[in-house]
Amino acid sequence: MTEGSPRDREIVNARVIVTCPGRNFVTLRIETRAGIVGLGDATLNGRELAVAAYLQEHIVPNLIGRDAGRIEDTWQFFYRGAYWRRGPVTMTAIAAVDVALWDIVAKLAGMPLYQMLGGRSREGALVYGHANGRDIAETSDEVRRHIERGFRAVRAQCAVPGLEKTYGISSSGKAYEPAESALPLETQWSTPQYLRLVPELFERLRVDHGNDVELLHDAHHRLTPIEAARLARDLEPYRLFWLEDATPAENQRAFELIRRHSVTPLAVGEVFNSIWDCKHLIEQQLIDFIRTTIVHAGGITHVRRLADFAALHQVRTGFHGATDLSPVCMGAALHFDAWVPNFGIQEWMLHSQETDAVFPHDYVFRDGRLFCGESPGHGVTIDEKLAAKFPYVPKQLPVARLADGTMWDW
Ligand code: KDG
Ligand code: MG
Repeated sequence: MTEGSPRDREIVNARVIVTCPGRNFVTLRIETRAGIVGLGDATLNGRELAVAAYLQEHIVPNLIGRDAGRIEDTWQFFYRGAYWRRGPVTMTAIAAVDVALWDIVAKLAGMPLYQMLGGRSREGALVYGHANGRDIAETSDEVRRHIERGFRAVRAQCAVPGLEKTYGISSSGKAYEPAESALPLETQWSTPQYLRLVPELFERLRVDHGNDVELLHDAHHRLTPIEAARLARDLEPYRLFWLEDATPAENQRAFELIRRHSVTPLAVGEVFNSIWDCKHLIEQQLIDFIRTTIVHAGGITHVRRLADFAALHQVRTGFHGATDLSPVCMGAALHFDAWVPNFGIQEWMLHSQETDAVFPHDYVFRDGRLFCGESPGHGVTIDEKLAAKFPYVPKQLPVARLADGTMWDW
Protein backbone atom coordinates (compact mmCIF):
# COMPACT_ATOMS: atom_id res chain seq x y z
CA MET A 1 0.00 0.00 0.00
CA THR A 2 1.35 3.46 -0.84
CA GLU A 3 0.94 6.60 1.24
CA GLY A 4 -1.53 7.85 -1.34
CA SER A 5 -4.04 5.02 -0.95
CA PRO A 6 -7.50 5.88 0.44
CA ARG A 7 -6.78 4.00 3.68
CA ASP A 8 -3.51 5.84 4.22
CA ARG A 9 -5.17 9.16 3.44
CA GLU A 10 -7.72 8.63 6.20
CA ILE A 11 -7.69 11.45 8.74
CA VAL A 12 -6.89 9.96 12.13
CA ASN A 13 -6.17 13.09 14.13
CA ALA A 14 -7.06 16.78 14.05
CA ARG A 15 -5.99 19.26 16.72
CA VAL A 16 -6.33 22.98 17.32
CA ILE A 17 -3.19 24.78 18.50
CA VAL A 18 -3.51 28.25 20.05
CA THR A 19 -0.34 30.24 20.63
CA CYS A 20 0.68 33.85 21.24
CA PRO A 21 4.27 34.52 20.14
CA GLY A 22 3.70 38.29 20.32
CA ARG A 23 0.13 37.99 19.02
CA ASN A 24 -2.50 35.22 18.97
CA PHE A 25 -2.62 32.56 16.28
CA VAL A 26 -4.90 29.56 15.86
CA THR A 27 -3.65 26.63 13.78
CA LEU A 28 -5.40 23.43 12.74
CA ARG A 29 -3.15 20.36 12.49
CA ILE A 30 -4.56 17.41 10.55
CA GLU A 31 -2.80 14.04 10.40
CA THR A 32 -3.44 11.05 8.15
CA ARG A 33 -3.05 7.37 8.94
CA ALA A 34 0.24 7.37 7.00
CA GLY A 35 1.51 10.19 9.23
CA ILE A 36 1.28 13.03 6.72
CA VAL A 37 0.58 16.29 8.54
CA GLY A 38 -1.16 19.34 7.08
CA LEU A 39 -1.50 22.77 8.70
CA GLY A 40 -4.17 25.42 8.22
CA ASP A 41 -4.33 28.91 9.71
CA ALA A 42 -7.56 29.63 11.65
CA THR A 43 -6.73 33.06 13.09
CA LEU A 44 -9.51 35.66 13.29
CA ASN A 45 -8.09 38.75 14.97
CA GLY A 46 -9.70 39.41 18.35
CA ARG A 47 -12.10 36.45 17.92
CA GLU A 48 -9.53 33.66 18.02
CA LEU A 49 -11.24 31.41 20.56
CA ALA A 50 -14.57 31.55 18.71
CA VAL A 51 -12.91 29.84 15.73
CA ALA A 52 -10.95 27.48 17.98
CA ALA A 53 -14.24 26.36 19.62
CA TYR A 54 -16.03 26.10 16.25
CA LEU A 55 -13.25 23.84 15.01
CA GLN A 56 -13.01 21.83 18.18
CA GLU A 57 -16.73 21.29 18.74
CA HIS A 58 -18.23 21.26 15.26
CA ILE A 59 -15.55 20.46 12.70
CA VAL A 60 -12.97 18.10 14.19
CA PRO A 61 -15.50 15.32 15.02
CA ASN A 62 -16.56 15.35 11.35
CA LEU A 63 -13.00 15.11 10.09
CA ILE A 64 -11.96 11.90 11.75
CA GLY A 65 -12.24 9.00 9.32
CA ARG A 66 -12.55 11.21 6.21
CA ASP A 67 -10.32 10.86 3.15
CA ALA A 68 -7.90 13.82 3.26
CA GLY A 69 -7.77 13.71 -0.54
CA ARG A 70 -11.43 14.69 -0.88
CA ILE A 71 -10.78 18.41 -0.60
CA GLU A 72 -13.75 19.55 -2.67
CA ASP A 73 -16.25 17.21 -1.03
CA THR A 74 -15.05 18.22 2.44
CA TRP A 75 -15.47 21.89 1.53
CA GLN A 76 -18.99 21.24 0.22
CA PHE A 77 -19.82 19.21 3.34
CA PHE A 78 -18.90 22.06 5.69
CA TYR A 79 -20.36 24.84 3.51
CA ARG A 80 -23.19 23.56 1.37
CA GLY A 81 -24.12 20.75 3.71
CA ALA A 82 -24.50 23.11 6.66
CA TYR A 83 -27.63 25.13 7.39
CA TRP A 84 -25.63 28.05 8.90
CA ARG A 85 -23.44 29.35 6.10
CA ARG A 86 -20.87 32.09 5.71
CA GLY A 87 -19.72 34.54 8.36
CA PRO A 88 -16.09 35.07 9.41
CA VAL A 89 -16.00 32.38 12.11
CA THR A 90 -17.41 29.64 9.91
CA MET A 91 -15.39 30.60 6.83
CA THR A 92 -12.14 30.86 8.81
CA ALA A 93 -12.74 27.40 10.27
CA ILE A 94 -13.49 25.96 6.81
CA ALA A 95 -10.35 27.69 5.47
CA ALA A 96 -8.20 26.02 8.11
CA VAL A 97 -9.45 22.58 7.07
CA ASP A 98 -9.12 23.36 3.37
CA VAL A 99 -5.53 24.66 3.57
CA ALA A 100 -4.45 21.74 5.78
CA LEU A 101 -5.88 19.32 3.20
CA TRP A 102 -4.17 21.08 0.26
CA ASP A 103 -0.94 20.89 2.29
CA ILE A 104 -1.41 17.16 2.80
CA VAL A 105 -2.29 16.42 -0.82
CA ALA A 106 0.69 18.41 -2.11
CA LYS A 107 2.96 16.55 0.32
CA LEU A 108 1.52 13.24 -0.91
CA ALA A 109 2.31 14.30 -4.47
CA GLY A 110 5.78 15.45 -3.35
CA MET A 111 5.12 18.85 -4.92
CA PRO A 112 5.01 22.46 -3.83
CA LEU A 113 1.39 23.58 -3.50
CA TYR A 114 1.50 26.00 -6.45
CA GLN A 115 2.11 23.01 -8.69
CA MET A 116 -1.19 21.44 -7.60
CA LEU A 117 -3.00 24.62 -8.65
CA GLY A 118 -1.59 24.60 -12.17
CA GLY A 119 2.01 25.71 -11.75
CA ARG A 120 3.75 29.04 -11.69
CA SER A 121 2.51 32.06 -13.58
CA ARG A 122 5.35 34.21 -12.18
CA GLU A 123 8.55 33.90 -10.20
CA GLY A 124 7.90 36.11 -7.19
CA ALA A 125 4.89 37.98 -5.78
CA LEU A 126 5.18 41.78 -5.67
CA VAL A 127 4.58 42.78 -2.04
CA TYR A 128 3.83 46.02 -0.28
CA GLY A 129 5.04 46.93 3.19
CA HIS A 130 3.65 49.40 5.73
CA ALA A 131 5.15 52.84 6.33
CA ASN A 132 3.57 54.88 9.07
CA GLY A 133 4.52 58.02 10.96
CA ARG A 134 3.38 60.56 13.51
CA ASP A 135 3.56 63.27 10.84
CA ILE A 136 4.16 63.59 7.11
CA ALA A 137 7.96 63.91 7.46
CA GLU A 138 8.20 60.77 9.59
CA THR A 139 5.96 58.82 7.19
CA SER A 140 8.14 59.91 4.28
CA ASP A 141 11.27 58.73 6.15
CA GLU A 142 9.59 55.36 6.68
CA VAL A 143 8.76 55.10 2.97
CA ARG A 144 12.45 55.80 2.26
CA ARG A 145 13.52 53.04 4.66
CA HIS A 146 11.20 50.61 2.88
CA ILE A 147 12.61 51.54 -0.52
CA GLU A 148 16.15 51.05 0.87
CA ARG A 149 15.13 47.57 2.11
CA GLY A 150 14.07 46.69 -1.43
CA PHE A 151 10.31 47.35 -1.39
CA ARG A 152 8.85 48.55 -4.69
CA ALA A 153 5.41 49.19 -3.20
CA VAL A 154 4.61 50.86 0.12
CA ARG A 155 1.38 51.59 1.96
CA ALA A 156 1.60 54.99 3.70
CA GLN A 157 -0.46 56.00 6.76
CA CYS A 158 0.01 59.16 8.82
CA ALA A 159 -1.34 60.21 12.20
CA VAL A 160 -4.15 62.77 11.95
CA PRO A 161 -3.20 65.94 13.89
CA GLY A 162 -5.33 66.37 16.98
CA LEU A 163 -6.29 62.68 17.21
CA GLU A 164 -4.60 60.66 19.90
CA LYS A 165 -4.62 57.42 17.91
CA THR A 166 -5.04 56.91 14.19
CA TYR A 167 -5.59 53.60 12.43
CA GLY A 168 -2.30 52.16 11.19
CA ILE A 169 0.03 54.28 13.33
CA SER A 170 2.21 52.79 16.04
CA SER A 171 2.49 54.96 19.12
CA SER A 172 5.05 52.69 20.80
CA GLY A 173 7.77 52.94 18.15
CA LYS A 174 7.29 49.19 17.51
CA ALA A 175 5.53 47.71 14.49
CA TYR A 176 1.82 48.64 14.38
CA GLU A 177 -0.40 46.01 15.94
CA PRO A 178 -4.06 47.05 16.29
CA ALA A 179 -5.29 44.45 18.80
CA GLU A 180 -3.59 45.86 21.87
CA SER A 181 -5.83 45.33 24.87
CA ALA A 182 -8.15 42.76 26.47
CA LEU A 183 -11.11 45.07 25.94
CA PRO A 184 -11.37 47.32 22.87
CA LEU A 185 -9.36 50.51 23.13
CA GLU A 186 -11.57 53.57 22.48
CA THR A 187 -10.02 55.73 19.75
CA GLN A 188 -11.20 58.99 18.16
CA TRP A 189 -12.01 59.80 14.58
CA SER A 190 -12.40 63.04 12.60
CA THR A 191 -13.06 62.92 8.87
CA PRO A 192 -12.51 66.62 7.94
CA GLN A 193 -8.95 66.66 9.31
CA TYR A 194 -8.17 63.35 7.67
CA LEU A 195 -9.48 64.47 4.26
CA ARG A 196 -7.20 67.51 4.37
CA LEU A 197 -4.15 65.56 5.47
CA VAL A 198 -4.05 62.58 3.09
CA PRO A 199 -3.63 64.47 -0.23
CA GLU A 200 -0.86 66.54 1.44
CA LEU A 201 0.84 63.33 2.52
CA PHE A 202 0.88 61.85 -0.97
CA GLU A 203 1.93 65.11 -2.59
CA ARG A 204 4.98 65.08 -0.32
CA LEU A 205 5.69 61.38 -0.92
CA ARG A 206 5.78 61.91 -4.70
CA VAL A 207 8.12 64.92 -4.26
CA ASP A 208 10.42 62.93 -1.95
CA HIS A 209 10.38 59.55 -3.71
CA GLY A 210 9.40 60.14 -7.33
CA ASN A 211 7.01 58.11 -9.44
CA ASP A 212 8.71 54.71 -9.55
CA VAL A 213 7.57 53.45 -6.16
CA GLU A 214 3.97 52.17 -5.96
CA LEU A 215 2.07 53.94 -3.18
CA LEU A 216 -1.03 52.61 -1.44
CA HIS A 217 -3.35 53.90 1.28
CA ASP A 218 -6.00 52.36 3.55
CA ALA A 219 -9.00 54.50 4.65
CA HIS A 220 -10.15 51.58 6.82
CA HIS A 221 -13.90 52.06 6.21
CA ARG A 222 -13.99 55.51 7.83
CA LEU A 223 -15.60 57.56 5.03
CA THR A 224 -19.11 57.95 3.70
CA PRO A 225 -19.44 57.24 -0.04
CA ILE A 226 -19.34 60.92 -1.05
CA GLU A 227 -16.34 61.59 1.22
CA ALA A 228 -14.62 58.55 -0.26
CA ALA A 229 -15.32 59.93 -3.75
CA ARG A 230 -13.72 63.24 -2.77
CA LEU A 231 -10.61 61.57 -1.38
CA ALA A 232 -10.26 59.29 -4.41
CA ARG A 233 -10.52 62.35 -6.69
CA ASP A 234 -8.12 64.46 -4.63
CA LEU A 235 -5.54 61.64 -4.76
CA GLU A 236 -5.65 61.27 -8.56
CA PRO A 237 -2.54 63.43 -9.24
CA TYR A 238 -0.42 61.08 -7.08
CA ARG A 239 -1.34 57.93 -9.04
CA LEU A 240 -1.90 55.53 -6.16
CA PHE A 241 -1.65 51.81 -6.81
CA TRP A 242 -4.87 51.69 -4.78
CA LEU A 243 -7.09 53.33 -2.22
CA GLU A 244 -8.32 50.62 0.14
CA ASP A 245 -11.63 50.26 1.99
CA ALA A 246 -12.67 53.81 1.15
CA THR A 247 -16.16 53.21 2.57
CA PRO A 248 -17.84 50.23 4.28
CA ALA A 249 -18.90 47.73 1.63
CA GLU A 250 -21.92 46.05 3.18
CA ASN A 251 -23.84 48.19 0.71
CA GLN A 252 -21.89 47.30 -2.40
CA ARG A 253 -23.71 49.91 -4.47
CA ALA A 254 -21.98 52.65 -2.45
CA PHE A 255 -18.98 52.13 -4.70
CA GLU A 256 -20.96 53.26 -7.74
CA LEU A 257 -20.81 56.76 -6.33
CA ILE A 258 -17.03 56.67 -5.86
CA ARG A 259 -16.52 55.34 -9.38
CA ARG A 260 -18.64 58.12 -10.84
CA HIS A 261 -16.17 60.70 -9.55
CA SER A 262 -12.72 59.15 -9.71
CA VAL A 263 -10.27 56.92 -11.57
CA THR A 264 -8.13 56.15 -8.49
CA PRO A 265 -7.95 52.32 -8.36
CA LEU A 266 -9.96 50.82 -5.51
CA ALA A 267 -9.24 47.79 -3.34
CA VAL A 268 -11.76 46.15 -1.03
CA GLY A 269 -12.44 42.94 0.79
CA GLU A 270 -10.14 41.97 3.66
CA VAL A 271 -13.23 41.55 5.86
CA PHE A 272 -15.21 39.62 3.23
CA ASN A 273 -15.58 35.90 3.63
CA SER A 274 -17.46 34.80 0.54
CA ILE A 275 -17.84 35.46 -3.16
CA TRP A 276 -21.32 36.76 -2.34
CA ASP A 277 -19.82 39.67 -0.36
CA CYS A 278 -18.24 41.09 -3.51
CA LYS A 279 -20.37 39.75 -6.37
CA HIS A 280 -21.88 43.13 -7.28
CA LEU A 281 -18.58 44.98 -6.76
CA ILE A 282 -16.82 42.65 -9.18
CA GLU A 283 -19.58 42.19 -11.75
CA GLN A 284 -20.07 45.94 -12.05
CA GLN A 285 -16.31 46.58 -12.09
CA LEU A 286 -16.62 48.88 -9.10
CA ILE A 287 -13.26 47.76 -7.72
CA ASP A 288 -9.87 46.95 -9.21
CA PHE A 289 -8.39 44.66 -6.55
CA ILE A 290 -10.00 42.07 -4.32
CA ARG A 291 -8.34 41.73 -0.90
CA THR A 292 -10.19 38.66 0.38
CA THR A 293 -7.59 36.15 1.42
CA ILE A 294 -7.41 32.44 2.03
CA VAL A 295 -7.81 32.27 5.82
CA HIS A 296 -10.98 34.35 6.11
CA ALA A 297 -12.81 33.12 3.02
CA GLY A 298 -13.02 29.37 3.06
CA GLY A 299 -9.49 28.55 1.98
CA ILE A 300 -7.91 27.93 -1.39
CA THR A 301 -10.99 26.12 -2.72
CA HIS A 302 -13.24 29.16 -2.35
CA VAL A 303 -10.73 31.93 -3.04
CA ARG A 304 -9.77 30.19 -6.27
CA ARG A 305 -13.40 30.50 -7.42
CA LEU A 306 -13.45 34.10 -6.34
CA ALA A 307 -10.24 34.89 -8.23
CA ASP A 308 -11.50 33.18 -11.39
CA PHE A 309 -14.75 35.16 -11.17
CA ALA A 310 -12.77 38.37 -10.60
CA ALA A 311 -10.60 37.61 -13.65
CA LEU A 312 -13.68 37.71 -15.89
CA HIS A 313 -14.05 41.37 -14.90
CA GLN A 314 -10.35 42.32 -14.94
CA VAL A 315 -10.24 42.57 -11.16
CA ARG A 316 -6.89 41.47 -9.74
CA THR A 317 -5.94 39.93 -6.39
CA GLY A 318 -4.33 41.94 -3.59
CA PHE A 319 -4.50 39.61 -0.62
CA HIS A 320 -4.66 40.84 2.94
CA GLY A 321 -1.36 40.10 4.70
CA ALA A 322 -1.28 41.93 8.03
CA THR A 323 0.46 40.28 11.01
CA ASP A 324 -2.77 38.66 12.19
CA LEU A 325 -2.59 36.33 9.20
CA SER A 326 -0.16 33.68 10.39
CA PRO A 327 2.85 32.44 8.41
CA VAL A 328 0.69 29.39 7.56
CA CYS A 329 -1.76 31.65 5.71
CA MET A 330 1.14 33.60 4.21
CA GLY A 331 2.78 30.40 2.91
CA ALA A 332 -0.48 29.22 1.31
CA ALA A 333 -1.17 32.70 -0.09
CA LEU A 334 2.26 32.87 -1.72
CA HIS A 335 1.70 29.56 -3.51
CA PHE A 336 -1.65 30.92 -4.67
CA ASP A 337 0.01 34.18 -5.76
CA ALA A 338 2.59 32.21 -7.74
CA TRP A 339 -0.21 30.57 -9.71
CA VAL A 340 -3.18 32.95 -9.93
CA PRO A 341 -3.32 34.47 -13.45
CA ASN A 342 -4.91 37.75 -12.29
CA PHE A 343 -2.39 38.48 -9.54
CA GLY A 344 -2.04 42.11 -8.49
CA ILE A 345 -0.01 42.46 -5.31
CA GLN A 346 0.42 40.81 -1.90
CA GLU A 347 0.43 42.67 1.42
CA TRP A 348 3.23 41.72 3.78
CA MET A 349 3.79 43.01 7.27
CA LEU A 350 6.78 41.25 8.72
CA HIS A 351 6.04 38.90 11.61
CA SER A 352 7.98 39.11 14.86
CA GLN A 353 11.05 36.92 15.37
CA GLU A 354 9.09 34.84 17.91
CA THR A 355 6.33 34.20 15.36
CA ASP A 356 8.83 33.24 12.67
CA ALA A 357 10.49 30.85 15.16
CA VAL A 358 7.17 29.18 16.05
CA PHE A 359 6.27 28.83 12.35
CA PRO A 360 9.43 27.90 10.39
CA HIS A 361 8.83 28.58 6.70
CA ASP A 362 10.63 28.53 3.39
CA TYR A 363 9.34 31.74 1.74
CA VAL A 364 11.90 34.50 1.24
CA PHE A 365 11.91 38.23 0.40
CA ARG A 366 14.10 39.49 -2.43
CA ASP A 367 13.98 42.66 -4.55
CA GLY A 368 10.52 43.71 -3.48
CA ARG A 369 9.00 40.28 -4.00
CA LEU A 370 8.20 37.25 -1.86
CA PHE A 371 9.09 33.87 -3.26
CA CYS A 372 7.38 30.71 -2.04
CA GLY A 373 9.66 27.74 -1.51
CA GLU A 374 9.95 24.45 -3.35
CA SER A 375 9.32 22.07 -0.46
CA PRO A 376 6.24 19.85 -0.75
CA GLY A 377 3.04 21.44 0.57
CA HIS A 378 2.81 25.11 1.52
CA GLY A 379 6.21 25.11 3.16
CA VAL A 380 5.21 26.22 6.67
CA THR A 381 5.50 24.05 9.79
CA ILE A 382 4.97 24.61 13.50
CA ASP A 383 7.35 24.11 16.43
CA GLU A 384 4.76 22.91 18.93
CA LYS A 385 7.13 22.89 21.92
CA LEU A 386 7.97 26.52 21.32
CA ALA A 387 4.32 27.38 20.61
CA ALA A 388 3.37 25.97 24.03
CA LYS A 389 5.66 28.52 25.69
CA PHE A 390 3.42 31.35 24.41
CA PRO A 391 -0.06 30.88 25.89
CA TYR A 392 -3.12 32.75 24.59
CA VAL A 393 -3.49 36.39 25.67
CA PRO A 394 -6.98 37.98 25.32
CA LYS A 395 -6.77 40.94 22.92
CA GLN A 396 -9.43 42.72 20.91
CA LEU A 397 -9.37 45.26 18.10
CA PRO A 398 -10.07 48.92 19.02
CA VAL A 399 -13.27 50.87 18.34
CA ALA A 400 -13.56 54.46 17.08
CA ARG A 401 -15.85 57.31 18.13
CA LEU A 402 -16.38 60.83 16.83
CA ALA A 403 -15.57 63.72 19.18
CA ASP A 404 -19.24 63.88 20.30
CA GLY A 405 -19.16 60.21 21.29
CA THR A 406 -20.88 58.72 18.22
CA MET A 407 -19.67 55.19 17.53
CA TRP A 408 -17.94 55.11 14.14
CA ASP A 409 -16.66 52.46 11.75
CA TRP A 410 -13.33 50.97 12.68
O1 KDG B 1 -7.24 42.41 11.84
C1 KDG B 1 -7.28 43.70 11.38
C2 KDG B 1 -6.04 44.07 10.60
O2 KDG B 1 -5.58 43.00 9.83
C3 KDG B 1 -6.32 45.23 9.71
O3 KDG B 1 -6.57 46.36 10.49
C4 KDG B 1 -5.14 45.48 8.79
O4 KDG B 1 -6.48 46.91 7.42
C5 KDG B 1 -5.51 46.21 7.56
C6 KDG B 1 -4.61 46.00 6.41
O5 KDG B 1 -4.93 46.54 5.36
O6 KDG B 1 -3.61 45.33 6.57
MG1 MG C 1 -6.94 47.15 5.32
